[in-house]
Amino acid sequence: KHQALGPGSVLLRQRLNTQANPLMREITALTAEHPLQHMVTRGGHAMSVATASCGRYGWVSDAVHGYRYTTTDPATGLPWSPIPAHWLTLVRTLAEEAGYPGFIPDSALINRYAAGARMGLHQDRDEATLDWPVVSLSLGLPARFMFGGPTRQSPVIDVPLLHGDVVVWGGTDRLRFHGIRPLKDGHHSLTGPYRYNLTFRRVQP
Ligand code: MD3
Ligand code: FE
Repeated sequence: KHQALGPGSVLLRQRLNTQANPLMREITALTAEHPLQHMVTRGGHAMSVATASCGRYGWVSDAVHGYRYTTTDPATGLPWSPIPAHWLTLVRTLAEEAGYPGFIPDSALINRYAAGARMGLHQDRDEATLDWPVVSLSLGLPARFMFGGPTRQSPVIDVPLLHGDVVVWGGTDRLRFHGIRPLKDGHHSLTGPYRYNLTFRRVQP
């Protein structure tokens, strides 16, 4: 049930069961207020993944500033919506199961993948603290996750991430390169033609 992916990372296969439906309803409600956007990188390329956030800090990018965290949604000018209370409870429980008790995220990123969408190898290092793990929840269509190492050149292992899977990434794995291979098309009864990934982070200590 608990599979170690690295020294600090735990895969909780099929961990979400009855939670998946309410999570999807809340994603729909949140993204009605804060529309999913194809963020533009500093290089001027639109990402194939569509993104929105909730929590005190939201992750954004544009051609001028590149990646950063903001307290307001550039698409609406409004503060990001709070992370739903039941998400905070769920994520604290999941982190604790993986060996990280007391996790209170201040940012939740909603990523939506359609067929062909991908995320190139990168590190997550925009957070002011790296002491807390990243918790990721996968919903809908399956994806192939690339789990690399400390450098871009490090070898990569492929990990399938399926509907209901949870991964907690922390410790020495927090800075490993990672990405998502282009999504295959398909249909899922809950999410239709999409994969959704929720990632929870602590941005400020
Ligand atoms: C390993 N998202 O939003 S989640 C991202 O499925 C991101 O949307 C992917 O990478 C997605 O930055 C992968 C799994 C994940 C997230 C953060 C990590 C794995 C990680 C940080 C460090 C190591
Ligand atoms: Fe990442």
